[in-house]
Amino acid sequence: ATDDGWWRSAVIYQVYVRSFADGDGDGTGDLAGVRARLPYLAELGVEALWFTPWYRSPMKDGGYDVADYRAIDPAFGTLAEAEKLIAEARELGIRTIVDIVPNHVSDQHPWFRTALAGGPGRELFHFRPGRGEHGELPPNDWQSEFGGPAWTRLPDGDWYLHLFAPEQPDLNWAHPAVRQEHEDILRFWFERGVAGVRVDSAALLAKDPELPDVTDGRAPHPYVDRDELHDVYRAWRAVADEYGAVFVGEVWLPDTERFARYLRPDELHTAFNFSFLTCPWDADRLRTSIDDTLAEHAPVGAPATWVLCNHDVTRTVTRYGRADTGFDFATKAFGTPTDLALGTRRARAAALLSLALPGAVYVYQGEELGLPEADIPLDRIEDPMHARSGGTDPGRDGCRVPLPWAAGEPHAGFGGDPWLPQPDGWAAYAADRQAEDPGSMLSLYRAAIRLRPEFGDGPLTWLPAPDGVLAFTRADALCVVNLADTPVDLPAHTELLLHSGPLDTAGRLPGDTAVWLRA
Ligand code: TEU
Repeated sequence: ATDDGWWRSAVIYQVYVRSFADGDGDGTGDLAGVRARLPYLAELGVEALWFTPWYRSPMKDGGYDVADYRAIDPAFGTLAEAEKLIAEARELGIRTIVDIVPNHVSDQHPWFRTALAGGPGRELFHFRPGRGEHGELPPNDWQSEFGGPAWTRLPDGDWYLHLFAPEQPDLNWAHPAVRQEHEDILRFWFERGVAGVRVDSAALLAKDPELPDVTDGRAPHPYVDRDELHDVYRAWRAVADEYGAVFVGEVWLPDTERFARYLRPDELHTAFNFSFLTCPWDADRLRTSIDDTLAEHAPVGAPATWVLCNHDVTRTVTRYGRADTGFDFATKAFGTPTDLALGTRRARAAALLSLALPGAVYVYQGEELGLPEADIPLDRIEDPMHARSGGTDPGRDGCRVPLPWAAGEPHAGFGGDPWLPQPDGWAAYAADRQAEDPGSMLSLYRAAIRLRPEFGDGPLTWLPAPDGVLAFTRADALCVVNLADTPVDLPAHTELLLHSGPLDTAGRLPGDTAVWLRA
């Protein structure tokens, strides 16, 4: 089947189901809430929805601990509702992308329960005896992404590997049953009309069977970006091509040559470009990130995939409102002064920048509302990263607060009492209030997504520009972003299409402002 290439330039909206909209009033987002908001998503103009895991899960890591890929978690709804949602969205021209988490399953997955009970299946995971006189030390020095050792010891003395939380035992990707099961999972969802799959932790699946210490310094790395991964993605691509379905990989690899290997024509179609997301608000750094990204994608013929935020990183408005916009899980808003007005100006300009670039763009829910990172009271934090960091890392809940839909309703119209507390002032960001405000972030995103086709499908050409200014043209449209502090003159143009903030009295472009022009 063919895929008509929609994914090469689509605007795709990330739905974190638990926090999107609550249709049954229990305080947790659900599929009923999403179905009720499809008109809102159609009006925003997005072409596809990426749902973070909606499968049955103990929710120890926001659903990234999957217990059954063939069932919707009861808190979200039923498989029948998911199939209706996929069909209703498609009626509106909106495709569905689901999330797959191949590196691990939940510790409540039947495979792990059986393995723990001494049944068959330990070979589907990484079980090892410990080191030390009594096996009391972990089998190697690997550390969990969330902090602490990547091993947990069982009563029977064996240890099992988990690169994330102990509730997420890593699968053994050398085992044929692991490979077969995931191809079956892909087919299960492709047969239900899903147009794409987002691949979680895509560079981490394969491990050196000897499980050597990282500090051995052995090359290649014992579990990051190993060559045998590409056999898996080539097999997955063959399955997807039967359905005209596509992949977007979560590939955290700073090495651009290694990153591009995932995007070869017989592997993943696209992968998130985190260099753009983690780039500081600086014209030279952003231009280099954009040029490097386009250069790394060109040889494999893959489109770039621009993203400013997701459910794992501090909200854009907050990141850009601080001196440091570095990304890492420990970089959070807490204790760092944030100028939300500055951050909002920059996030508005960044929205126009990302939506004018060649490739696809992902918009994380709430970014179109200009939501800031929220401070979550310590006793309400759910993200395992907080606990596993011994409380030093506040975790990622701050970018996962339930959305505000209606300013005048309880819980800002989200539904029941939200599973994460909405901060004071959250209702001011409500979608209904912003829909009526031509100057709102929502109005800006709606206008930009509507006007985005003016830039065509071709490559960009940089234009000469003063220090601190990015200016490029595609087709006969121009995008100019002034990241400096002083206003600059606009290039010659025939029409002003859109601007992220007011021009100055002389018609010049102020600092931290972007503009779209027709040449
Ligand atoms: O995140 C992946 C992840 O955390 C690592 O790839 C990390 O980003 C990288 O090593 C750089 O530090 C995904 C999901 O997005 C996240 O929500 C889950 O918690 C995680 O996988 C485990 O499934």
